[in-house]
Amino acid sequence: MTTFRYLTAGESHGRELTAIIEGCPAGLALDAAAIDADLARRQLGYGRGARQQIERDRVTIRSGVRYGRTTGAPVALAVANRDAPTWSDTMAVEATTTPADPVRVPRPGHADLPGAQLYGADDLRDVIERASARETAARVACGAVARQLLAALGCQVRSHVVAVGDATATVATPSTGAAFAEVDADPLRCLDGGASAAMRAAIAAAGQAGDTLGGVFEVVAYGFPPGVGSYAQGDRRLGARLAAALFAIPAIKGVEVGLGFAAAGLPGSQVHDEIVWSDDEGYGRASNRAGGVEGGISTGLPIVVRAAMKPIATLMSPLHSVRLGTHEVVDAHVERSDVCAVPAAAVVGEAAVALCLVTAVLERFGGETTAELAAAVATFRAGLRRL
Ligand code: EPS
Repeated sequence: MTTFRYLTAGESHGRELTAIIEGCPAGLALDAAAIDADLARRQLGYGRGARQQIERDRVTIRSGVRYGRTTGAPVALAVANRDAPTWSDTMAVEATTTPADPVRVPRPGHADLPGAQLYGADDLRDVIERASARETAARVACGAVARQLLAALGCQVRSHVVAVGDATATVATPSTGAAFAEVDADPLRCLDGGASAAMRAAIAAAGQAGDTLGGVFEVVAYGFPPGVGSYAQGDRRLGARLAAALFAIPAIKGVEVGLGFAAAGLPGSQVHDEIVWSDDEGYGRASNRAGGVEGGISTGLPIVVRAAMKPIATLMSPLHSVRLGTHEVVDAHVERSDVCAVPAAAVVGEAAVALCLVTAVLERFGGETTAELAAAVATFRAGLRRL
C-alpha cells in the first residue's frame, strides 16, 4: 500500500514555510507554476488584510522532481515569507539577551491562551506564529500536488463561497467543474453576483466596525472514482476522513457532506438518491443529495462538502481578555489581520479535500507510478458494470 502523507513547518513571520510530501507516485508532471497558481488563489478575496499586499507566494521545489516529473522520492516544497526581514529580530532563531516585547494578552477565540497553557509559553508570540493561518499556504502547496495527481485520474476539485455573515448565495451545486471557470474573478469567489455584492457590503461594514465575519464555502470534487473508502471500520469511512480534513483547517467549526444538516429535517423519500442504470454509464443515481458518499464509500458522483468558518479572532475593536501574570482585565491583543478570509479558506478547502482524496485513492488502488494508479482505477471502473 502506498501511503501519501505530508507535513508542514514554518512560522508566519519566520523565514519560510516548508512542506514535505511522502508517497507521491513517480511520473507525475509537476512544475512550480501549477503550485503557484493555487498559492495566488489563496491570496484572493475581498476582506483580506495588508499582509496579502506584501506576500507574492511562490514555491520552490527543492526535491523529488526532475525534468518536470516526480521521481517517487519525497517532494520538498518551500514558500518564502517576504515579510520576514522586517521580523528578523522578533523571530530570530538564536538565543538573545534583547528579546522583543512579549505579547501577554490572549485574543478570545484564537489559539493564544490554550496554546500558551499547552506549551507553557509566557510570550504569546510563540503561539501566534505557528497558529497563524499563514500555515495554510504550505497546505495549499501540498494540495496543488494532490490536485495534479487527481487530474491524472480525471478528477477536478473546485470551490465557491456560499455565505458570508448573513448574506447567502442561492445557487445549486454546479453539475460540472466548468461552472467554476470565472469564480476566481469574483472578489468573494461566489457564483451568485447579487449575493457577492451583499457579502462585500457586509464585510465593509464589519471592517468599519472593527469586527470580522465568517461564512460557509463548498468544495466539489468531480470525476472521483467510485469504490474509495469503506464502512468496514469507522475510520475508513470517506465522509469521516473528509470531515477530519476540513476540520483541520483553522477556524472551521462545522462540516456537511451532501444535504448535511438539512437531511435531518426531511423524510427519507426526499433524502435518498434513486438508483438508475444506463447502458452508457452503468449504475448511477437520479440525484446527488448524498454528496457522492454512501456507506462511507464514494459513489462516483461529485463529492460535495461544505464547511462553516467562524469569524477571524483578531478584532480591531477587541473583546475583553486577561493579561497573563497580572490577571488584570484589558482589551485583547490587536495585530494586523483580515476582516474576512472565507474566499481564501475555500481554496484551502480544495487543498484539504484533494489531499484527503489522494490519500484515500492511493490506499485503495496503490501504484508507485502515476500510470499504475491510473490503470488500476480504469480497470476497477470497467469492472463495475459486471455487477
Ligand atoms: C495570513 C497571514 C497573516 C494574517 C492571517 C492569515 O499575516 P499577518 O499575521 O502578518 O497579518 O493576515 O492570519 C490570521 C488571521 C490569524 O489569525 O492568524 C495568511 O497568509 O493567510
